[in-house]
Amino acid sequence: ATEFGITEALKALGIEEINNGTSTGADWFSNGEIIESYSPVDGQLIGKVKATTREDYEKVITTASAGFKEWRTMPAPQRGEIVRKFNDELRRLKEPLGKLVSYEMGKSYQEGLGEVQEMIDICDFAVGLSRQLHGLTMHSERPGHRMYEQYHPLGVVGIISAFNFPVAVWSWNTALAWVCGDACVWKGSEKTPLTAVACQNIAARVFEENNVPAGISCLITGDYTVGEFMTKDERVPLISATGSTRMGKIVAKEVAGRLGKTLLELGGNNAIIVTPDANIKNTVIGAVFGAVGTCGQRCTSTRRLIVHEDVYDKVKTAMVDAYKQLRIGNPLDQNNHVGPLIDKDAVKNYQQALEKVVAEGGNILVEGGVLEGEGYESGCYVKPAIAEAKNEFEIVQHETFAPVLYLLKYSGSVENAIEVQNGVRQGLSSAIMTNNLREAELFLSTQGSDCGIANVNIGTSGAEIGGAFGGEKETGGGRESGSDAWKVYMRRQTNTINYTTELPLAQGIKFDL
Ligand code: UN1
Repeated sequence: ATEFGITEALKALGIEEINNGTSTGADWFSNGEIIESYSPVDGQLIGKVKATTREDYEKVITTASAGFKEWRTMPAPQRGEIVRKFNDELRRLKEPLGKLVSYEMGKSYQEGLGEVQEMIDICDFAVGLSRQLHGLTMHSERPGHRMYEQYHPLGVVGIISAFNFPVAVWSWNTALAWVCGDACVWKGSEKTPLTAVACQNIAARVFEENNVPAGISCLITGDYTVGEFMTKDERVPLISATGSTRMGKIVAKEVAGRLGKTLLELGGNNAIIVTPDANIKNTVIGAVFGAVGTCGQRCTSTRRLIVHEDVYDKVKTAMVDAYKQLRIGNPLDQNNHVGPLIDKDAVKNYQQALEKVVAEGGNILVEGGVLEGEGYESGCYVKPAIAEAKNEFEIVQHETFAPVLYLLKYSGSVENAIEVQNGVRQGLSSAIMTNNLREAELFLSTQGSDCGIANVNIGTSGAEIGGAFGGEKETGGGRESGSDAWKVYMRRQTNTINYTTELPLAQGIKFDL
């Protein structure tokens, strides 16, 4: 770790031996049990964080609720200016933060930097948005009346994020929620608590320097029980949760029970359709990065390749050859393509998936396995694997958060491939590789992909922040990041104003007194 400058990175980010979740502008800290953060890169202890107790949470939520009342009165462009200053700090600290993301989570340093770049991009987007939180105007049916709609700040937004994008997903939510006038309470993943502390430290410094009210950025730490403080709490009108479908169903039920709002970003089972006239070279680049990038731990990772029989053998050989080039090892070493899985539980899930696909009749094309020996001491490094399988296999229907790619064959027209692509419970990302205009347009049409993201001639992962991000079916239906995703962080109000001396009723109703 020393040779990669981790010690300097931790220092630059204000990470201490024991860290506390806290609220910006408040002088108290979390007091619960100690959570230790070990790096999957080398198995070393990086630091410790104190978990949030119920009493700590009460302080967080009262501070955030009080802060919100002040923050909502600040003009949105001024809130945008605060986000701009926060973004200046992200730009300055991009390298140490990217390094910590890489070291604590295990993704390659390039991807760690890419994740911080997503934070920078969404902040830029939010700053522009702070002058564009537009509603519509309508024509009233009554004379001398005016109608319009406004978007008002919503309140305290609860954010639950996962280990795989430990910092970007927080910023997709906070950057928008802040310009919208909300206070944010964030429960990061207990598997990556230090990256969360690093982000909170940056927000705390910028907010304090700019006299932002206390509690506009809060960090709570712990397992699902800490998340439950928020999901059960009526003082939190919106819960934005990213993670497994299993978690999402629990959160959805809990929040719906109090008629709160949810924004859910859950599992994917993303496929690339490879048609007869696909560019094979580009297909291989997109598919390999999609399947092994972030060690297969993106919700947008490519899980299935649906290949036409005419090009099946060609694609198969090209993929197997490409996998032979992959270098697996320390993600901070820029020569490596694939880092470790997040922990040993993830390794177990990966092994079980490979056993299961064989048991169900699949054929392993690229052998998996756990790596041992020098450089692999953490026990979290695995070999990306490819198996020939069938879409109806139970394991293929299931999202395994690991670098396991299933090769599926289709014949006949592209409709058959679309049916396979849509034939899973998840609906996040999808792609088609084709130079055929008819096939591409059909894939994007009403009869095409049923996913929230559908791409042509690029892979399934690596979405840009400018579009709305999210998916259908068991992916949860939420949209965050770009386009008009900001609307979920605000409440809409319809206003009708009568500027006459009469009081005519709508729908022409006569009501004479
Ligand atoms: C996630 O895995 O939760 O589209 C988010 C992508 C990234 C975000 C993934 N921009 O792959």
